[in-house]
Amino acid sequence: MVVRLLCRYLSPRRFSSAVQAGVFFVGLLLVSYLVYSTFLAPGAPPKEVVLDRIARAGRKPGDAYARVRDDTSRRGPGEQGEAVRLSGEEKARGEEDMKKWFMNVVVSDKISLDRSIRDARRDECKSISYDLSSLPRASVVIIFTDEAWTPLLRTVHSVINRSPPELLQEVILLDDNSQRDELKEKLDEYVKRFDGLVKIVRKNVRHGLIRAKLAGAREATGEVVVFLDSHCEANHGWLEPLVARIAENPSVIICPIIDYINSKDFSYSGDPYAQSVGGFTWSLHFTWEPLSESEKQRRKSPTEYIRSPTMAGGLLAANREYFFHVGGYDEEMDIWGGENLEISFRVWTCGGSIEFIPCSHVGHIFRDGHPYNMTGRGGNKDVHGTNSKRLAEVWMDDYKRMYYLHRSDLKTKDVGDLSERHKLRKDLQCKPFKWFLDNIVPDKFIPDENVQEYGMVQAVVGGQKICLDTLQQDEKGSYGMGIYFCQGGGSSAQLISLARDGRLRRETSCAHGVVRERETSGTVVMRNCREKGDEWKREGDQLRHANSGLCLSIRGIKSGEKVIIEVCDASAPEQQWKFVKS
Ligand code: LR7
Ligand code: MN
Repeated sequence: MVVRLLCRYLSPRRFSSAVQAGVFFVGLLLVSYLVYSTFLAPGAPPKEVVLDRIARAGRKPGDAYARVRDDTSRRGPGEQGEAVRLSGEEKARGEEDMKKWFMNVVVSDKISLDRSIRDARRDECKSISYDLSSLPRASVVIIFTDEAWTPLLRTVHSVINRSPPELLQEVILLDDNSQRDELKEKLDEYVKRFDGLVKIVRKNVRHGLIRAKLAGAREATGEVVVFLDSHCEANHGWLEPLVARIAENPSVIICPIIDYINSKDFSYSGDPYAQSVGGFTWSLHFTWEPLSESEKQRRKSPTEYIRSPTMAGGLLAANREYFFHVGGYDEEMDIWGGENLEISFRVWTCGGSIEFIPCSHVGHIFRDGHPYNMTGRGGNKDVHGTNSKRLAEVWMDDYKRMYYLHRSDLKTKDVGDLSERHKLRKDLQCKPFKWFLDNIVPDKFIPDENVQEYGMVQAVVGGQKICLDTLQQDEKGSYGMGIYFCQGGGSSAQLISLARDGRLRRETSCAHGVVRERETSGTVVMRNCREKGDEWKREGDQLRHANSGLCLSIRGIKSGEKVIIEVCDASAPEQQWKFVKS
């Protein structure tokens, strides 16, 4: 058409050169149109498609990075997971690090970022083969705030070195407002070597680890999201069992076995036969518990997943969609703590499950303290306490009373709006907490249920009210039961149950009577209730230790000392005990 127009207005003599110019002009239009529509127009293929094409053409992010394989012949500091010993000036600097970082950074800096570690799996795991082409890909989210350089990067190196490239979508480094300079441009530069596999996301306001995990998961593009702390080492074959189990059942949140990396010498110890599961205390702290008999019975093979009531918190994998569907984390929880039990109670009661998988091992550096500011919003110095109150209020129904026994100070504390989390629980039609207690932790002792008596165990002598009291001793180990003036309002250190089975006990420790041979009196030692625990009998107001026949008494004992057992005497006021509420 352009040519015909030109014909009409131009003389025949000029005709041929005009045709040439016209053809050139049309050609130019055509080329510009093609360039525009392919690269610039709003309908141009999105970046992902371009990336996908590159991928299908056989090139993926990370392909240009040479992974380091484990090699049993590697020698050097920390190789094969061995301890590093320092001497002289270095030793002194290392000891300083323990105060600042709660880990020996001098030691860490001596160890290769690609150090070899021994395969921590049991043999049965090593022969399982996975069809990598059919498994979902994982985004590994590593959250950190001012982590030391080498532990952070060793986490990244171990993940990349020990994950099959087919399964690793990306590594997301979520920087929770770190202040140290080396974690800025230097880190940006450093990760370029991973050829696009490592993405850094920075927050310019401190999020706390719970919101940081959420932010990381929101950036993730893999079907599976894996969370790690920033001082871990992924062990041999760690990723395959995690994604394989999620592919099998997307409503499972799965945790690797957590191996122990010593914070002082960086020695790596893994237990191939690890069989612990997660539990909790009524003060809402995480505990390790032995595998229950029923779970032992259920499992058909040693490589099968282990159902666990709770998780430690830091190391877990989930189908990303399921993770958000079941409520992610509570956005209002601050800095540190509580989110691990919250996700555990929530997932179980809302139809999912928490599992450990024996064939996946990840090492974690266990530190004795936090090398970062633990103060939350509004100067909150008790983030674990307030986070846990949020979880108790939303997920524990009337059993939140057990938490308030330990934290009566928090009863009236404002911990922010809970309506969204209540709504989530309703929308997902989650089961009551009682269901969790009955079905997932049937052995959990509830101090005021299924007991003969419960309260402060009080004797009145000379007008003084004296109560059994733990005297603030560490209840993890064994300790002698003491007495103290009764504390009105029910101090948690004085609350004791006489259980249906006759055991006189606290949440986890049970009273044993200890009497030396040929003696007619003895002491009361509290030990973990996993050891059977002695039987105590009510006789009138007396409490008789069944094995020895002696009675609980405070004859000749002062407040702050240890209680005794002695020959029963029904008329002695020192042996008359009542369980009182306040
Ligand atoms: O404000 C913060 N922002 C962060 O990004 C505070 C911390 N963090 C980062 C921090 O740099 C680290 O990478 O969050 C991660 C976890 O912090 P840690 O290492 O100080 O925590 P932890 O190992 O003492 O705590 C455990 O319990 C926490 C409760 O909130 C979290 O769930 C941690 O992830 C969890 N760690 C593990 O479970 C590792 C295995 C331990 C065991 C058993
Ligand atoms: Mn940690």
